[in-house]
Amino acid sequence: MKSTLAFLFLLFLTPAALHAESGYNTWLRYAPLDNAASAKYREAVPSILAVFGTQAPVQSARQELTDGVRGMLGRNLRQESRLTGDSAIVLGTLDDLRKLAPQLSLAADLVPDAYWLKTVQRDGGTFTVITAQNDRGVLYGSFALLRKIAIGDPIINLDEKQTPGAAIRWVNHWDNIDGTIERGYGGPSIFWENGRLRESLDRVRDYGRMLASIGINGVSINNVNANTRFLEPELISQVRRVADTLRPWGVKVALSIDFSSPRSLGGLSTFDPLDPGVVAWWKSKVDEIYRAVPDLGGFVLKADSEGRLGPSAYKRTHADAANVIARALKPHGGFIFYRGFVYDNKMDWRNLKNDRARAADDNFRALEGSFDDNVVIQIKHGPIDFQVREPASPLFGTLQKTKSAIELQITQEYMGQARHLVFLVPMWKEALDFDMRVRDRRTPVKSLVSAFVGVSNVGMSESWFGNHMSQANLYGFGRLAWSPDLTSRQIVDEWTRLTFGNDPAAVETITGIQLTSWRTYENYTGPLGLQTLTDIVGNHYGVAVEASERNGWGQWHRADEQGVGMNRTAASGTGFIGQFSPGVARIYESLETCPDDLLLFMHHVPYTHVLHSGKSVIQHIYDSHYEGAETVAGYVRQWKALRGRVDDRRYDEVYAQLEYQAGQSIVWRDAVSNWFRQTSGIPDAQGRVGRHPGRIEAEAMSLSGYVARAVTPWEAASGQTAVECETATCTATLRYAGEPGWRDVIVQYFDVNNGVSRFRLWVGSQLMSEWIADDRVPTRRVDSSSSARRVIPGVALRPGDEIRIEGIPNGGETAALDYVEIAEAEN
Ligand code: GCV
Repeated sequence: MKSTLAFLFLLFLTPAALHAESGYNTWLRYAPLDNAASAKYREAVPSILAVFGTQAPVQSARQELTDGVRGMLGRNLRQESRLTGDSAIVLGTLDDLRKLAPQLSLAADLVPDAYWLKTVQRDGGTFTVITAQNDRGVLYGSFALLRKIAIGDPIINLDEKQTPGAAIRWVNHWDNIDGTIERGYGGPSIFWENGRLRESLDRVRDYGRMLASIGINGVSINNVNANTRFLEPELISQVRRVADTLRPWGVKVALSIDFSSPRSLGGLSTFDPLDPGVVAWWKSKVDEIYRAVPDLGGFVLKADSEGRLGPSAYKRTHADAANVIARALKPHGGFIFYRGFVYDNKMDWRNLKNDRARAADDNFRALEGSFDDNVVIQIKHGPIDFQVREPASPLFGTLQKTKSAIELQITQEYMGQARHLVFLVPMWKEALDFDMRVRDRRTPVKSLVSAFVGVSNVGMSESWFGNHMSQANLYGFGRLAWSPDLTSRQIVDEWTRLTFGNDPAAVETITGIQLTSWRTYENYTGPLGLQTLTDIVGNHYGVAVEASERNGWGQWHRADEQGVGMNRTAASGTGFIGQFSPGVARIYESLETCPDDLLLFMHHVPYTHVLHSGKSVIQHIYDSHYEGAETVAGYVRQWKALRGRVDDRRYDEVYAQLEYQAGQSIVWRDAVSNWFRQTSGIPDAQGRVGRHPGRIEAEAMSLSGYVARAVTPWEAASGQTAVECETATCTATLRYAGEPGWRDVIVQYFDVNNGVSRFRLWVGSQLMSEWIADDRVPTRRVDSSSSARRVIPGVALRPGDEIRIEGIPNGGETAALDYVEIAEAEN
C-alpha cells in the first residue's frame, strides 16, 4: 500500500507535459506546476477573485483566471463582487474600480487595450489588481498574470503597465465558403463548411480565446480572394453569429470584400468608385452589415491583383477605390485595409527592366496623402511574396501621411507548409527592425506602421496548424504585434515554457531548434536572397529551381550559365533599389556594402563572385545546402534526447515531423546543388555534389515490373529518374557489396496524394520493414514534393545479401522509388 501511494505521489509529481497531449490547448494548457513552483505561487495567489463589471470580456477574464489557477495550482478561487478586506485578485476597468473600489486609489493614464498589473497593500490586505482602460485590456492583463505564473515570473509587488505596439492587431484568414483554406495547412476552415457557417462554433470560441491571450483584437474570416456571397443578407446573419462568439474575447470580426460587388452582387451596371450609384450602394451595404454587426472591424480588399477586379477597370486610382468604401465605413468606426499587394502577374520576363519587387511602391507612391484616415494600406513585409528572405518593402518608408499595416504570413506558404519547422519571428523582426532611414534619421519599420496583420489560416486539425511547432508562429505574431521590441528568444522561451513546460532540457532544446530554424530552412531552400527555390507556379512546396523563370509571375532569380541574381540596382538594373531612401539605397546599390544575405536579390553576379564571407557564390550555395540538411539531421538527434521529457504523443508527432523534414532537406540539398552544378559547370570544392557513397539508384537495381521514368523537373529525383510500378506488384532488388556490419537502410520513395501504395523491404528471406504511402502531400506527381523516405535502422548486412523492395501500387500512385542508401547505423 505504502509503495502504491509513493507511486501515485510520484505520478502526481511528474510534469503534466508527460500526459499525452493533442496540442489543442496550445500555450493555454494551464498544466499543473511542479511542487516548488506551485508552493511559491500558492503563497502569492490570494484565495479571492473580486470581479467588478459584467462586460463579457471581464467575465471571460474571470473564467480564465479561475481555470488557470485551478489548473496550475490546484486551487479554486473564491468569487466575490466586492472587496471584503481579505487579500484578493481584483479585476475591472479603471473606471469601474475607481467607482466600486475607491479604497484602492487607482490612477493611471492608459490607452485602449493597455493594462496595468498593480499590487496594492491596504488595511492589511494585498490586492493584485488587473485593470485597464477598457474591458479588453482587463482580459489581456489576466492572461498576462497567468503567463507569469506558468513561466515562473514573480507576481508579488507588481507595478507593470503594458501598452500595445499598435492599436490594430488583426489576423486575416484565407478561408473559403466551401471550407477549404487557400494556403491553409491545418485542416479545413474552423468557420465555413459546404457554403455556410459551421453549426458548432466551439472552435471559433476557443480560437477567440487563443487570439485574446496574445492580444489580437480583430480577425477577417474569409479569403482576400473574396466571394461576393459574403455580402449577401444570408451570410451577413452568419457573420453576426461569429461576431457574437468572438466578442467575449474582445476580438472584432472583419470581412474581405470583392471590389466588383456593386455590379456582381448589387446588379448595377458598373463598380466605378466615382459613380454616384456605386457610392450609394457601398453606403447602404455597409449600413446593412453594421445593423447586424455593430462592432464590425471593417473590410480587407485585394484589388487589381492576381486577377481580382479593381479601380483600374475604370482608370481610377487605388485612393478612389479605398476612399469610397472608407467613407461608407467611417460613421461606424470601421477601417478598410487596402492591400498593397498589387502587381502584374503577366509581366514580360524577357525585359530585364521589369520587376515585380517594384510594384507596390510604383502603385502607391503617387497616391501618398490622398487616402482617408480610416484607410490602412496593408503591405506584405517584403516586396515579393513571403519568400524565405526578402528586404523590407520600400513602401513602408514611402508612406508617411497614409496609415500602413505590416502583413506577416503566419501560415507557412513558402516556408515548408507546416511540414518543415520554421520559426518566423526572427525573420519578422528583421523586417520590423529594418531602418528605413527616412529623412536620414533612424526609422525602423515598426515605428512606421500603425497596424499589424498576420495571415493565420489555422484549421480543424487537432493542433490547429497540423504541426505543434508551428503554433509558435501565431504566438510570436501576437506577442510581436503587442511588443515589437521583444526579442525572438524572449518570445520563444515564453512559448516553449507555456506549451511544453519548464523542464530546462526541453526548453533549451526546443528554443535552440526554433531560433535556428529560419536560417536552416533558408540554407537548404534559397540562400543569398535567391528566394525560396520552389515550384512557384504550382504548390509552392517542393523544390523546382527554374519554376520561377520564363513566366510572368516575376519571382525571377535569372540564374544562367554565367551567373545568378536579379540586377535591381538604380544604376543599371530595374531601379528597385532606388525606391528606398538614399541612406538605404546606398547600402544595397554597392556590391561592397550589400549584405551577403540579399546579394542575389539585389545584384546579378558571376558564380565566382567572392562574398564578404570570403567564399564564392557557388561554393556558398553548395555549402549552405549541406549545412542546412546536416542541421536538420541534428534537430532529429536533439529531439530524440527529449523522450520522456515531453508527453509521448507530442514527442512522437514532432519526431515524425522532424524525420520527414530531415529527408526533405536532403531532397532540397541534392536538387539545388545538382542544378547549380550542372548550370554553372563549377564543381563543389568539397567534392560532395553529385557523389553519394552508399546510394544505389532504383533504376540501377534489378527491376521486375518497375519501369524507369524521367522525372520533371529533372533535379527532383536522384539521377533524374524514378522507377514506377506498372503491374499489380513490382520488385527492385540489389545485392549488398559493402563491408559487413550494422547499417541503416534508407529507401527514398514517392508518396503522392491520390493513392496508398504498399512497400515491403526484405533482406534475403527476412521481412525487415513494411509501410504504406498514405501521406497527403500537395501533389499527384512524382517529384520533389512527393519525395519521402523510410529509414530502416540497425540492419546487420553481409556482403552478397539481397535487398529486395516490393511495391504495390494503389489508385493513382505507382509505388515509385528513387534510390536506396546504405549508411553506417546511426545508433
Ligand atoms: C490569397 C500569394 C499566394 C496566394 C494569395 C496571395 C495574396 O500569391 O500564393 O494564395 O492569395 O499571395 O496574398 O493575395
